[in-house]
This record gives sequence, C-alpha cells and structure tokens, in this order.
Amino acid sequence: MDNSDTTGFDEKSFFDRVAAQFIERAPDLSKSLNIAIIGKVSSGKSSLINALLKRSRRQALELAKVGAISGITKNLTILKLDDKVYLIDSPGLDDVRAENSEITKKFLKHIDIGIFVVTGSSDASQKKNLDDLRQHCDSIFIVLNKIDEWDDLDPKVLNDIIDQWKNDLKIDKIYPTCTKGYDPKSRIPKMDIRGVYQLRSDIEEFLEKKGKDLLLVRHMTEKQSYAVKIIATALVAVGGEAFIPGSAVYITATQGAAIASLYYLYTGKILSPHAALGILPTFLAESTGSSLFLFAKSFLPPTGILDIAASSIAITITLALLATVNHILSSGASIEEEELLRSKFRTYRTQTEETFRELGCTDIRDLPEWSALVAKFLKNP
Ligand SMILES: Nc1nc2c(ncn2[C@@H]2O[C@H](COP(=O)(O)OP(=O)(O)OP(=O)(O)O)[C@@H](O)[C@H]2O)c(=O)[nH]1
Ligand SMILES: [Mg+2]
Repeated sequence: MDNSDTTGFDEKSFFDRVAAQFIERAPDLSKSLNIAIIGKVSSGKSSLINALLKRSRRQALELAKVGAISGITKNLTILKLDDKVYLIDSPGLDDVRAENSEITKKFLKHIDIGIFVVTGSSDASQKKNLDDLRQHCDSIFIVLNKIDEWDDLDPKVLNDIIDQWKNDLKIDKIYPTCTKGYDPKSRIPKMDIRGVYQLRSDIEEFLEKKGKDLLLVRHMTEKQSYAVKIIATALVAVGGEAFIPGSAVYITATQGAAIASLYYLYTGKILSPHAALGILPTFLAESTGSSLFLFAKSFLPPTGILDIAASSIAITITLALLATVNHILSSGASIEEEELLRSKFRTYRTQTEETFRELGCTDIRDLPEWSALVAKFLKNP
C-alpha cells in the first residue's frame, strides 16, 4: 500500500483556501454543509482535523485540542471553513450519544459528510456505531488512524488488518492514516501525516461534485416549508372569504397575493399583483363550472348551505392552483408556460378530490392542521 500520496495534490485546494476559525456559538446547522469527525475516544479525531487543515503543532494549539488523556474534546467544537461549510470535531462517539442534548441530537441529524475514525485491530462492535451514523448520513469516509502502530511489523500485517476492518464493517474502502505529532507533549520533532492527503483530496472531490447539490436540496427543503405556510394561510383566508358577499373579488386577491409570495420565495423577485393575477385566467378556464358557481354565488346573500359548498370549492381550487404554482417555481420552470400550468393544474385538481374528503373534518381556523394537510398534498403529486 502506498501512503506517500503527496503527488497530484493541488495546493489551491479547498482546505488550503479556507481560513478555518472556531466559532463560539453553535450556528444553525440546517443551513450549512457539515463535515463531522466521529469516532471512539482518543482515536485521533482532533489530530485529524489539524492534519486536514495542515496545521503546525503550534497552530494546532489554537485549533482542535489534542491530548494523550482520553476525553480531551468535551463538547462539539465547530470550525467554520467558509460561509457554508463547517467542520465539526466531536467528543468520543459514546460521549456524544450519552450527552443526548438538543445540540448533539441536531448535530447527528445534520451531518452531510461523516468521517468515521477507527484505530487498532478490527473491532466488529464498531459496525453498530457506523450503522447509527449511516441512519443520518450517507456520505461517509472511513479512516483507520494510527497506522504507525504497525510500522515495526511486516507491511503485510497492516494490509491484513485493513482487510479485516473492511470485512467486519462491510465496506469497500478505508483510508489508512497517521496523524501523529499534534500532541503538545509530543517529543517527535516532525509531524507524521501519512494518508491524510489522499483523504483530503477525496473529500474535496466529493465537495466539488456533490457539495452544491447537498446545499441546494437543503435550501429547497427549507423553501418548501415556507411554501406550505403561504399556501395554508391562503386556504384559511379563502375558506373564510367564501362566506363574504361578493367573495370572488376577495378570493382572487388572496390567490394573487399567495402567488406573488411564492414567486418571491423561489426567485427573490417581486411579482406585481397584476402579473400574479395575470396567470389566473388559465386556471379559470380549467375549472369553469366551479368558478362560475363561485362567481354567481358571490352576488347572493350568504345562506348556510350554499356557503359551506362555496367555501369547499374555493379552498380546493385555491389549493390546486397554489400547488401548481409551487411545483412550477420550485422546479425552476417559468409560470408563464401555460401548457405546463394547465397540465399540472389538472393533475392537482384530481388529487384534491381525496383532500376534499379530509377537509370535511378540518376546522377552518386551525392553521397547523391546514399546514399538515398542505404538506401531505404537496408530497404526492
Ligand atoms: N501513535 C499515534 N498517536 C496518535 C495519532 N494520532 C493522534 N495520536 C495521539 O493520540 C492521542 C489522542 O489524540 P486526539 O487527537 O486528542 O484524539 P481525539 O480522538 O480527539 O481524542 P478525544 O477528543 O479525547 O476523544 C494524542 O496523544 C495524540 O498525539 C497517530 O496517528 N498515531
Ligand atoms: Mg478530540
């Protein structure tokens, strides 16, 4: 096995460009791409962070704290690499779990790239820890650290140990590394960071390929939750407005405002109410029967039975309409594409039949209940 892998290493790589800084206050990890180092106590996690960032021993003193006594890293320590990427040093895996605080629970949920560090001879009990990590994160680099332990033996021994780890953890790839020399009490004059360059460049390659997508997916998930709120709020309003004489005017205004909000959410641009309403006629043509009913009804004085029917129609049409706009905008298409609007609206309109039945049991003023209904509706187009 060749561990002298300094060849092909790009000096301008991501880890070199960043000015890593520890941050005091835990950031909102749901908005960033998070790389976390996880593993048993004293496996060399903090040393690996210093090595990834190519710190000298003196610089390392100010960075991830390294020590021969186990449990040196007590809490999560979060390093900001750039605006969107965090590198997180964690205490030993069992400590992370035992602590079970809100921050560590969130932390486990938001790991995008896990670096799982093991040491010594293969230990099948680590498989459970790895499986736990896999539940939250599917991009995992597995590192066998402290390979210098076998320096005095035939190189075949290290190869056998690597094979055994692969077998026990059921994995194809493992990164053998050494991160010796970061302990301030260390007496060795030079750092020994074998294997770290290979790991670094593979993480960088992964970031290059997938990093943007991961961030985008996360960004979109967040946007969807705002979209759900916008749509649910509009439905509650529309449901109430259907009871008002002359309701069609109010309903159309609410729909226009919701479309403009969704447009702003996805494009960051303000759509004039006029332009927002401009896309409505397409939909009116699709649902003439019910809209005409609503329109005609709006001139009548409110009477119980009619109002409830009108309210349900107003709500289901508005739901299909806003779900269509949401779908089109979130997929990056333009809301001016009439054909797309039309066909998507038709699909959603059919889907509202089922939702319509659930509507019967929904309190018209209960926003959380509406939000749950809308979230479910948007999930199965
Ligand atoms: N022989 C050897 N020792 C290492 C290596 N990497 C780190 N160490 C030593 O192992 C000890 C623990 O290293 P840390 O980097 O503090 O390990 P950690 O996993 O962060 O430890 P905790 O935060 O206490 O869980 C220190 O004395 C390091 O100098 C290595 O590759 N080989
Ligand atoms: Mg540590």
